[in-house]
Amino acid sequence: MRNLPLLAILALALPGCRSPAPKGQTADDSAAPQDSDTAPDSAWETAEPPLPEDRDSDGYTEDVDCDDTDPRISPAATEVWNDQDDDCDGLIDADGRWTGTIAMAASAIYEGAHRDFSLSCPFVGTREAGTLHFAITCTPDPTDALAQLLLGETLVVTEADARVSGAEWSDTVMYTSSSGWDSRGEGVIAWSAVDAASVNVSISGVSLAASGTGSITRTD
Ligand SMILES: [Ca+2]
Ligand SMILES: [Ca+2]
Ligand SMILES: [Ca+2]
Repeated sequence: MRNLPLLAILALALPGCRSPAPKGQTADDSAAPQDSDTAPDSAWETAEPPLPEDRDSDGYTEDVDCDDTDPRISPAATEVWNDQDDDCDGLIDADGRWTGTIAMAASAIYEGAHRDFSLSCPFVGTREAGTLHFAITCTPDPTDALAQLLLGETLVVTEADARVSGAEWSDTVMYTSSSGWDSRGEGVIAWSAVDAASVNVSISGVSLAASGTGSITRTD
């Protein structure tokens, strides 16, 4: 019974701890729609948010249609070469990740004899927003000591200039061998479509010449 006065004080004091009601609201009302207060919900409290519209009537509403004014553009559209992101994946035209295989042929003069090597080299690259990065990575036969000596454990071809525009990239490429040498060559990547291209690279030197050709496709 000695605690009763304190409980009574708390019971009287708690309602007094509430914050003042915001201007324009009663003390038992809140801004949350369909709130749990005892007051009847007003119209703005029960209103549903507006549903997204499909203004170009292509079957995709504006929340997923990256151009809801053009029925040719939607997540179901096919990407075509037009400087626009037709399929709403955030990538324009041939932008994306590219893979393929390049058949490389190399020839060298070693101890007065002509030597030939053929290599199958995977291509991995990306094209996005005006830049092109790629690596053609060749791994010469590990059981061929001369190939390992002349070409290295790995021979990698990369772009020297990443700028790309339009349906053809033609520029200098870098050949880098793990055996310690590097060289500059020429490279051409020509797109026949937004998802298909051909690749040609070459170097021509006194002691070593190499060229590669292959096709690549867009994987995303
Ligand atoms: Ca639409
Ligand atoms: Ca796209
Ligand atoms: Ca396009």
